[in-house]
Amino acid sequence: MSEKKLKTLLIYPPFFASVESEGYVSAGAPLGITMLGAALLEAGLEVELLDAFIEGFGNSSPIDGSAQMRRVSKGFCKRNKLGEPFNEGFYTFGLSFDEIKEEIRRRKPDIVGVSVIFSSIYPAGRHIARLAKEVDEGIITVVGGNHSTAVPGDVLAEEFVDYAVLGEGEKSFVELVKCLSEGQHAKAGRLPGIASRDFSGKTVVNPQELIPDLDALPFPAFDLLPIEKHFSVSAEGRTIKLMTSRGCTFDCCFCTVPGNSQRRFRARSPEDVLAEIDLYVEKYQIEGIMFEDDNMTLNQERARKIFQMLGERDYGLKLFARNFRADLFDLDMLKLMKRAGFETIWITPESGNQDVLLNLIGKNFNLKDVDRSVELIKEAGLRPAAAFVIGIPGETRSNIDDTIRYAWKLKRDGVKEFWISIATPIVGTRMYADSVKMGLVSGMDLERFSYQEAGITTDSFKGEEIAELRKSLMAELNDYKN
Ligand code: B12
Ligand code: SF4
Repeated sequence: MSEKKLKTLLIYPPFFASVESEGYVSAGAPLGITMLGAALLEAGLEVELLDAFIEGFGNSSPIDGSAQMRRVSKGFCKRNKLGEPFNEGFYTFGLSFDEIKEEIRRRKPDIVGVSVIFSSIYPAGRHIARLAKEVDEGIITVVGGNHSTAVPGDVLAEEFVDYAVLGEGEKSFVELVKCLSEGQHAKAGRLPGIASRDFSGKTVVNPQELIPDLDALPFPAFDLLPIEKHFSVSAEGRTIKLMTSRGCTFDCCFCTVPGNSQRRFRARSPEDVLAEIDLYVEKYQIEGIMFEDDNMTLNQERARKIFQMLGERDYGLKLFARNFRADLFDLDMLKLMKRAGFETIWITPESGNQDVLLNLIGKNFNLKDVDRSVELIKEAGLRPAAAFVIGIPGETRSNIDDTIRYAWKLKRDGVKEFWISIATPIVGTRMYADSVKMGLVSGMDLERFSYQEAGITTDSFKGEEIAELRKSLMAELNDYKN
């Protein structure tokens, strides 16, 4: 069998948002393409990465995005500017499409893999696949990430996309590249986690197989990215993203994780996690870690051990995590977290109405757990922060008022920071399926929504009203000056 060594270029698209949105973009080297890069290198395959967001950071642009980028400069990374106008009213942040096309031409890949972890950036991701074919019809195009996991058929409906990958790609994508290198296209189409078109043009979708042992995966290949540029742009300095587990056993209505992880939780051993952290301290002199787990404390004993070992290392790192379930930690764990380097603990009450919490969202805990957790966080000397969601189909206006009242109560109880999300029917979620059944998403262009603006309109509330409410709540609860 003849074998041609194929070169893969993995692209993390530029961010993509509407001008009116708050430009919710973030620096921080992406884990998806760096994990895939490491897996390809380990298999002896040739790979390059292009993070189009960071490579084009600070792009000069037709419109100065400073007003829209308020949150960015505050919380996530230093100021970027709006990039190229695309799809009327939507802008890219990062390399322009012309520059991306030029990079594809210059690097001469055989395969272009595009990472679409947010459905909102799918239009940009899809456009990159098109550009690859424009550069060279022979380039094999692959789209992976949460969007293609949820709707591989939609992705493959584009003639310029050859393969869609479902779920984690470290095994399936490596196998795909190997098959393609060997010219075994039919076998490639039968691989688990791969969707493609058969000889008759029909879409064939093979379910993904979850990787059983996460400790067996190589650490992300951050060296394939301009990592120093990531550090220099990040508001958190030399902070690196890290995942100690994947998946979650719960089933919250707005979350894509249950579908993508088959409601299974798989975790790395504390020793493997610490080995990764030791490496970054030594190699990159990191100052902080952002834990990106879906549900890091689901196995509390394991989490406790990680925090304890990290505290004992005494590296002086600043630790961040996006959220913790209020029912999955106790005072002992919080003290270990404080010692390890956490300052703020984000919890996710989601709603101030118990019925919505249990029966609509499916969060499966009580507001009493939330009240208790705030007290524990304070007792451990940490700073509580809380996230809510408003505008869920099935919620009434009075339910939302309960949430507002409850958020203010938490503020009086000492919660220091708030994040309010608009319930968005993301493909692959229970909420999306319910919204389709209820006829609520028809007329919404899901490829042009911005998570900060689009709201569902129901008999009880209007989408625009929810967006306005979110804006004022964010400002008032967080004491923004403007
Ligand atoms: C980190 C993160 C962010 C960071 C991303 C920064 C960065 N540079 O990476 C920031 C803070 C920007 C962010 C923002 C938001 N996020 Co977020 N985020 C995450 C989180 C927690 C982890 C992503 C991650 O690093 N995973 C670890 C890596 C290893 O996994 P991965 O990227 O999925 O890659 C694997 C596979 O997908 C696949 N793969 C990925 N790319 C490719 C490409 C190819 C070619 C192939 C073959 C395979 C492949 O293989 C990889 C290795 O196994 C996920 C949760 C999750 N579990 O995915 C949510 C998640 C991606 N976020 C989500 C959402 C909704 C948001 C926000 C809208 C939140 C909000 N309300 O504002 C914003 C959107 C920003 C925007 N642009 O519009 C949703 C997206 C769902 C969707 N389909 O749209 C997720 C899935 C969370 C959820 N609970 O549903 N987020
Ligand atoms: S929101 Fe959190 S707890 Fe709920 S399913 Fe998603 S990851 Fe699990």
